[in-house]
Amino acid sequence: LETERALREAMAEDRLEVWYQPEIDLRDGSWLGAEALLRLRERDGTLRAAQDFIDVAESSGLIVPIGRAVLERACGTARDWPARAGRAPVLRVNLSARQFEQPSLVSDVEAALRETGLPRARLCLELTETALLADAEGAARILGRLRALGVRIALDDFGTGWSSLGYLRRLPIDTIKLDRSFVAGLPDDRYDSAIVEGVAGISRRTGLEVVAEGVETQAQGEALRALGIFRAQGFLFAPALPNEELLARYGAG
Ligand code: G
Ligand code: G
Ligand code: MN
Ligand code: NA
Repeated sequence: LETERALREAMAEDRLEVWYQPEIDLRDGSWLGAEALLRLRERDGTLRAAQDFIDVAESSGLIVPIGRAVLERACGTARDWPARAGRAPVLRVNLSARQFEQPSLVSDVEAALRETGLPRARLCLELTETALLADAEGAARILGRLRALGVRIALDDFGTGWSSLGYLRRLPIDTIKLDRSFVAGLPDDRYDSAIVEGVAGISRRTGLEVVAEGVETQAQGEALRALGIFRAQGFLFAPALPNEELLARYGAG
């Protein structure tokens, strides 16, 4: 696990990287976009996943400047992703609670879009319930301002909190990221299947977009597709990749 000092050094030495996990259409395997995921390069070349340092980044507050840099870098990268069959790929960027609390958030997002030229509708900001939990009315107001910019909002880790369904009604959300813990038990676990079926029903009846996370097997993908969930990411397709590798795999026809 990284310390605050190690994180500061990585920032100063430009050893933070943004990798991209592709989002795939389960119906035809086509590429729909990607989630930006932070990585830290050790001095010896070892790559660390976000889970090894995101807690320190949050508790130290460093996630605020780091998150700003991730947003700007990812928007600049995604601007050059090729459209496929007339559809421009979506870029999904995680925002932590600490970032969400910043008074400058909306202007930071606006600046990243303006400076990179990424079309606004191609950016989706992912927030967790906990980021929205503290003050639902305040959260709804900020989400409204972000949406007024033209960007989209996803509720991340959906289903892992305890008041998710209530939030759906009160918050301006476009997309649910279905947590991988529910995908894991497909197709055999009755509870996971019932939950995912419920989410698919909500999606069908409300128009909310659903992205299934953590799809690792063909059988999970088929179960999701049978329930009408088409957007997926997970190791079945690819882990997070450097942009060049993402484009090598998905960027050509
Ligand atoms: O990539 P990995 O599985 O290590 O990610 C672990 C956690 O870190 C996930 O919950 C993910 O949402 C979070 N995370 C990854 N990249 C970012 C980022 O750029 N900003 C924020 N706030 N969280 C991130
Ligand atoms: O919380 P969030 O959804 O942002 O976190 C994404 C995390 O999930 C990343 O750290 C990524 O490495 C991890 N991840 C992506 N695909 C899979 C998968 O298929 N299985 C598992 N176990 N983890 C995954
Ligand atoms: Mn996420
Ligand atoms: Na998630």
